[in-house]
Amino acid sequence: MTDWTQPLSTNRHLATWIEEMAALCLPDQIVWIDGSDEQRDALREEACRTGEITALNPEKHPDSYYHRTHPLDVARTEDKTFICCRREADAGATNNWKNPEEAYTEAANFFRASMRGRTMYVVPFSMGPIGSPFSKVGVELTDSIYVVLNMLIMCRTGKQVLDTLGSSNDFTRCLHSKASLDPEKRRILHFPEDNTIWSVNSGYGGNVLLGKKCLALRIASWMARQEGWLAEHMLILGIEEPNGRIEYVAAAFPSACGKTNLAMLIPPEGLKSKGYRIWTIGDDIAWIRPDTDGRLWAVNPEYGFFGVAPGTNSKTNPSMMTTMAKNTIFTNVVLGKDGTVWWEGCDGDAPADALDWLGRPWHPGMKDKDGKEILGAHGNSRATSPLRQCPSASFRLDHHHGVPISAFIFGGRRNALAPLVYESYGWSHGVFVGASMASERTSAQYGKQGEVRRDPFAMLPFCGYNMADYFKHWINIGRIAKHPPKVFHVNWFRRGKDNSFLWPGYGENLRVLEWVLQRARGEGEARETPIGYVPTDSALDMTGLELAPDIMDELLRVDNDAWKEEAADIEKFFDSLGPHMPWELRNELEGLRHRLNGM
Ligand code: SAT
Ligand code: MN
Repeated sequence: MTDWTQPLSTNRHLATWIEEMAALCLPDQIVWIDGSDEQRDALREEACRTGEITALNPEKHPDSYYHRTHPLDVARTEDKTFICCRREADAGATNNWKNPEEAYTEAANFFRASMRGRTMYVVPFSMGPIGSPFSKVGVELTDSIYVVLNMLIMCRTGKQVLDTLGSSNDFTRCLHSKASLDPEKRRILHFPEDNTIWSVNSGYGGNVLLGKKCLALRIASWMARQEGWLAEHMLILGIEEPNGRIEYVAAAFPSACGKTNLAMLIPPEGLKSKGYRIWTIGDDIAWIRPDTDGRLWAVNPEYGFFGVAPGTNSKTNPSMMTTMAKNTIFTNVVLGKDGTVWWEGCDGDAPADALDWLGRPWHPGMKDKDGKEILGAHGNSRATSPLRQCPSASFRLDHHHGVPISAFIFGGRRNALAPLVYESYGWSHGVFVGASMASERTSAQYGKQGEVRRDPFAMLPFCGYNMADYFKHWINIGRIAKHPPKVFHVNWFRRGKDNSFLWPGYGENLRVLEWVLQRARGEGEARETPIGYVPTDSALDMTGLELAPDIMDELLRVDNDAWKEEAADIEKFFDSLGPHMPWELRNELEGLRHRLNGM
């Protein structure tokens, strides 16, 4: 067997850093991850032996595994997440901030000797295609095989990454230890000025797969501002039209708006028969650069999906079901004694003999002592799967230059306010639309129903610097790029008087995307409203979908009085973001008010 304790690189920056971190964490041994199947299989075996993961039924779930996290470690912990830069103002009003020296000192106490009796794995990874000018190299040191196995799916990993790095010092230093999993001592620390991430006392997803939200959004957004590009919480998808042309859109939505479903949209019969087809590039993160052609080009820095399980089934997302059919790690779902997995809203019945996400014997319909139903899978249970397994995975996934973006789409969950779709009046108005993005709580969420939560660009927990400076950076990108994409807003969730959804959603959303692409090319019928261009009554291709005319009217209606209230709320939100708010967005707000009063 290969000796994986032998260093895979002679990079002295890397060696020095690993030595220092090992001196702090005191692992028993250091193992380098080379990205080979042989090593992955050995790690899977070892983790099965220790009980860290469980092998699933090889017929029903080939090469797939099950894992439970600690019951108090089941989601990202935003209150333990910090931007640690020298000046507090650079972190801005929406981030938790710590002084870097204090943050290092405190966390070093939690890391000290935390890997005694454990192995430190060295995981070299590339966010973006290896060697692409879009890409960034990171190295994660971790004491968790579960993290290693997830990283092997989520990013391009291994020896090839180190070869590309060569002797360069240009890599993100990511240190992770489960330590004791003590929630009080949990810290997710970002040091953008040192290109460093420290995560301790967690074993869950976004807290520990440091390439994802930590590097690809928080650290990358900081870098992107300095280097003139964008790191965004966006899906990327290609729409192939009947004439064979493929155009790409990037879209940002707050959570629970169906981002993953949209990224894998299945065309409805009426449009499919015309020849429409969807190509998935990514469901979560986009790195976007202006190019010499004046357009913005994008890559997905990731190589896998870390998708929410509950609600996923062959109706809501058949492509995701196919993607998860093999080589998948399931976290915190229901585990059957027969080695199958299950979650609320999945296809078929729960396995007869099952354990819930906490490992307790469980069957559907079980109630707690207060008569409340006990769910088998945690609400944030996940499946980690390779992107290439998605039936709609794009053939340009590994293209070093990415894809050109024709339109940005922002969305939200608004019961009444926002129409099905509208187009902004220009770049800075588009930035305004992104900056004022919001969702209303559904009854399923904790808190007051209908309460509006602002989530600008869906980046509230992920922007690694001052949100107001981030808005200004977006404004500036429109000046750098000669032909920036047009910017749109969609709302799949508008409700009628009886509180039911007016729009069928899912695959039918392609009808809206088609109008978006037409408008991006300067075609498509639209009328001017105070908030932007809205499709005319007959502008959407409705082949194969019956919708009563009054429903379409309601979907596209703009209620001036409601929007005046919205403008007041946006102003309050902008005020809360501090003194750096760009004047361009204040102007846009005034423009909106002016149009609401005048049109
Ligand atoms: O845990 S992750 O951050 O990877 C997923 C999410 O919470 O959006
Ligand atoms: Mn996300």
